[in-house]
Amino acid sequence: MSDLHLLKEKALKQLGTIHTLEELEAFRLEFLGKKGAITELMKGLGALSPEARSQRGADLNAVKEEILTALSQRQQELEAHALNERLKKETLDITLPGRPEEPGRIHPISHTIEEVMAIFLEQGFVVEEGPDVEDDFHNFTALNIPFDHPARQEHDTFYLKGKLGDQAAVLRTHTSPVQIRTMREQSPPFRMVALGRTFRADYDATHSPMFHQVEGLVIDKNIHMGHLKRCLSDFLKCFFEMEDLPIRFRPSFFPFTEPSAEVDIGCSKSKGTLKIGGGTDWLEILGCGMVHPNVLRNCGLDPEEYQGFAFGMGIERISMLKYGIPDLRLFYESDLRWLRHHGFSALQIPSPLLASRR
Ligand code: 2NL
Repeated sequence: MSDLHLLKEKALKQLGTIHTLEELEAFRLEFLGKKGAITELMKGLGALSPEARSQRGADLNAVKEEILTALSQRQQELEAHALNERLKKETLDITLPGRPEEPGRIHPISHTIEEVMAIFLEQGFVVEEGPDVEDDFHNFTALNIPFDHPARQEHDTFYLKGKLGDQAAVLRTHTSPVQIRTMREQSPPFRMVALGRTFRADYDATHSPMFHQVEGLVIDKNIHMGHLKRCLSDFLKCFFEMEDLPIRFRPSFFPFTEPSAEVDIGCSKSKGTLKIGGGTDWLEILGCGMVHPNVLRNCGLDPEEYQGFAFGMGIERISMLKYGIPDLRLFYESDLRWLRHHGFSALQIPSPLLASRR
């Protein structure tokens, strides 16, 4: 028997005694590794004559291949065995009850938006939308806001690097540009609300650089201040769920309305707690007025033919007041404990199906 045949027999016999993947790796190194038996024999080829070398080389390769094949077969057997053992040992109790998943809560801002929208939709308003990035004309000029108005200053308004046409680009500071676009693109009468994100460079317990606003606009022939008062009184009584809520309209000023008013609701402030409703104190809640003739003209409407009213309020502010949330910054922290406390259940709609299950 040749030395190669003996080597092969030895290797295959040894393979039969191997029972672990670690032993198999040791085996591979012993025969096929850098210092393994086959490799050592390969190194002897150089000393042979060309004819003897080619015969010996072929024989060596054949033996190497046979050992490799046997090795990989053994490896598969051992891996299959190891997997079977694991499957036998590791049991999964599929009768175990699942870990309960707590349902999510509706964010107070989302909930307040739903409430506000429901009331105005009920009053017959339609919803309009517009871009967050606006040009100077729609955000300021069309609204009769003078060029030297403080709101235009760098420290209140986020001016963007690029331009929109020949106009400065800004993050809208209120939702009014949506009304401007609607008046310029559609024809009267208008009865619309715009709700969305607005941006001002301001940050403390009651101001955030991003906040939500809702604004309304009603334009028709013969719209007067009486319509404005009734529309907003109804809204406030409905939103604060108080039929006898004290409401007062106080003269004020906005560049885009004339006359202008701020609306206060009655409340009582005692020992650091605020109660909405009766009492002797007043709380400012929104701004409003009759649309300024210049704004109407800027939107292609004749103020002699069409008039109307407009109003605006901050969603965060009315949400904080209705739900007793003291610091506006917490609205945006995504603190799960805060959200579980101040959030709302998604299943509030009374439905006969749910009632029968209670
Ligand atoms: C406030 C006050 C207000 C308006 C917004 C408006 C829009 C157009 C024309 C005229 Cl297109 N007015 N909006 C009017 C009065 C007040 O908001 O305190 N907002 C938080």
